[in-house]
Amino acid sequence: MKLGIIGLPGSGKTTVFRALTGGIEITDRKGHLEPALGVVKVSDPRLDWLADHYKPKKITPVHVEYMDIPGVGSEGKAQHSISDKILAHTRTAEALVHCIRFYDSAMSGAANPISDYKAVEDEMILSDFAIVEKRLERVSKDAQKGRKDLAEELSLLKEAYEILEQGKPLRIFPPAVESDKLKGFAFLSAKPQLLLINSGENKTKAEIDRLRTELREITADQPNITIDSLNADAEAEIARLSEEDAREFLDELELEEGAKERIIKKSFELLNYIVFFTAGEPEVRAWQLQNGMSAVKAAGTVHSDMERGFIRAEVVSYDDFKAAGSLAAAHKVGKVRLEGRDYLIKDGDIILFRFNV
Ligand SMILES: Nc1nc2c(ncn2[C@@H]2O[C@H](COP(=O)(O)OP(=O)(O)OP(=O)(O)O)[C@@H](O)[C@H]2O)c(=O)[nH]1
Ligand SMILES: [Mg+2]
Repeated sequence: MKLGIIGLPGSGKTTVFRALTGGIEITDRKGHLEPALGVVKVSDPRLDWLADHYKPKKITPVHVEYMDIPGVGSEGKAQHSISDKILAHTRTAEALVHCIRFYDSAMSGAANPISDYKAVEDEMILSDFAIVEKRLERVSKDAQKGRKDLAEELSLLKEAYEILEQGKPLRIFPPAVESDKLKGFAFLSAKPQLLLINSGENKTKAEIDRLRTELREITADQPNITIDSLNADAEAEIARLSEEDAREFLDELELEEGAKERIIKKSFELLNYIVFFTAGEPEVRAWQLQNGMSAVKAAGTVHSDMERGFIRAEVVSYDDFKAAGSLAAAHKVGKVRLEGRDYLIKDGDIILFRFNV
């Protein structure tokens, strides 16, 4: 899972990046056009339990990759404009974490979260618009010359053009990510987004809730938007502490868990990902999968041979496995099921793929 952290200059992106990646110190990257990358292991108590049970040679969790995308317009321009090079990186993200500054800062002045949010949103819509406009021009010309095969793309591009022209994001237009004709453009305004209110330390819960409500109202017609808030400064500090000290700090802030864990969970929900496991003595491993995928597709994420030569899947849910105490015991009580290629994988399934190539 690859997530890009975006936002206006000084909105706290790098601070959020540190909070999410465990406090990796990165040097001042102002003026750099390459995003910093941080890879985070997704902690999962189920994986820990399975590892404890099998004592495998290798334990492999799911990984999340974060990109700290450099400041938008960080060359001191008053105009917020994202350079094409930065946008090219942003396009590779599966979803965006959009940092919204809700703390006053000496550099950027009083917090202006709604207009900041809209400025970044407009920038992405504009950038997608430029792509659609260019492509539309080209495809129209070719279609006029009699290329019938372009009819579908042409009609989709026209629809996308109209939406963007009205200043709306392509998130409201499912073909933008579903159609083979469009998804290759990796439209920014179509990406699922986690709006992350960076509240700083002085905002009350009521103030944060009010902003959340306002953002929810603005985005009410859009699918794939989640809203959350954090105090990035404090969370970046927490991410550097030992587990014990972090717990103490979190209790003080009346938080159940750190942003690192919470944001990963929210991102999984936002992208509709689930986790299944493969387990044995050589390796216990967690795999991420789009919810609604079949057993044969899941086999393909493990190995293409498994998809090609798929025979069946032996499936036991983590809860049943744990309750039974072992795979053999789960077999005895009839909790290990034989499933065919169309079985839909569920979160927490432990799977043994039988295949023959
Ligand atoms: N008060 C307060 N300040 C914060 C918080 N988060 C970040 N800052 C400060 O805001 C300034 C900018 O933070 P960064 O994380 O560097 O922001 P950025 O979005 O990465 O900035 P660019 O990369 O230049 O676009 C720094 O001085 C941070 O210390 C916060 O939660 N509260
Ligand atoms: Mg930064």
